[in-house]
Amino acid sequence: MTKRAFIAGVTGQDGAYLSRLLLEHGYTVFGLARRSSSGSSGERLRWLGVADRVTMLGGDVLDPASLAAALAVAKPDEVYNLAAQSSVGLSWGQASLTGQVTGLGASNLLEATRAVAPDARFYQASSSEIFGNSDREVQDETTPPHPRSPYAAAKLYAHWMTVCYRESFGMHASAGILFNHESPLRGLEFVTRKVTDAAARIKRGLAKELRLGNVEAQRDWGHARDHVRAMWLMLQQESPDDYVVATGRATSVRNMAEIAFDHAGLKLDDYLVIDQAQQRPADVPKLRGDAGKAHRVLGWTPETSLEATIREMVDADLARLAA
Ligand code: NDP
Ligand code: GDR
Repeated sequence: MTKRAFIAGVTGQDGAYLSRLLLEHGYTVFGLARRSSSGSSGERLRWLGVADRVTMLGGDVLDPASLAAALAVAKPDEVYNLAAQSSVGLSWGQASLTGQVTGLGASNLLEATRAVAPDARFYQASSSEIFGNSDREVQDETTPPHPRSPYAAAKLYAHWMTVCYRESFGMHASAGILFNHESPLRGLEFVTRKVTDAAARIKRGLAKELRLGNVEAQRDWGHARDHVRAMWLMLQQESPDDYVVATGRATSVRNMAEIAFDHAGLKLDDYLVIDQAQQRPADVPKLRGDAGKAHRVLGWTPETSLEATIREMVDADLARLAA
């Protein structure tokens, strides 16, 4: 029997890569899509060449009735909640919206799944941001949370609601605590893509500088292609559980930008401007994950290095500009 998957957040970076992976595994894939007056929401699925194989169902995680209706059509074996206001930086300016979409949206989808597709397995996109200002050098599933932004606080609520539905109703609900993962499909508001796009523009003579905030912040950056594989593996397990997904290596924003500029044949220091306006009210200085449990239980290991990821992104941005 062909498995059926339902993805909320299908139009985002991870939604596109996960759709492609599930299609490769023979799934029938349904995606929840908000109405877009610009009509551009399937852009990432088109970039990966899978847009015409994903059935879009209208709805919004803020609207419980639309979730129930979409799930009734999809009849999913697996539900993936990737929908979120996913920008940490933006979340101070839109704290209420972030709480509703990123926090309550997960709760709405859990409840709709319980009501309409109670036997479906559920994946929640949790985030390393819940660890925030951790005093542990490396974070794993046992690390106490200390969220530092409205986004992180909303994700922590969504995370615990997932655990709550698992423990209260016996749902097969798992949470992947994913560290940063990037790709050519990353939104321009995130630092890696901002950097690779700037390197490409400067190379083509379309920009003169790159303005960044805290370049000493360190993140554990992987590739979205690798990290969505971990999501899928979690739902193939007999029992639901929570897993950290990370590469185990932390790199500063500055060093990541050097990789991008070197690849474009440019010297970062000639173009980098430190801009206080890009600083956050509270930043997370360093995150580095221990994915030992995902490795042992799921057999998951990342396959793409940060260097390979950033070079792929610079090449894609150069090609986009050439086109
Ligand atoms: P994106 O920002 O690329 O995608 C977010 C998705 O959520 C989009 O499809 C967006 O739709 C959708 N969405 C936003 N608001 C709503 C809403 N009200 N109703 C329905 N859908 C909505 O994020 P990523 O793909 O990078 O991340 C996927 C998930 O994983 C997110 O939850 C993110 O917070 C989390 N995460 C991401 C990490 C990363 O490094 N990428 C790390 C850890 C967690 P639209 O196109 O209409 O805006
Ligand atoms: P993050 O990603 O907040 O980790 O959230 P982002 O790329 O936005 O920031 C990473 C680090 O870079 C620093 N930084 C800048 N960031 C941005 N966006 N723009 C800048 O100009 C800039 N200069 C320095 C930031 O301060 C930060 O320290 C991402 C999202 O995908 C979340 O949804 C996800 O949960 C986490 O990763 C894990």
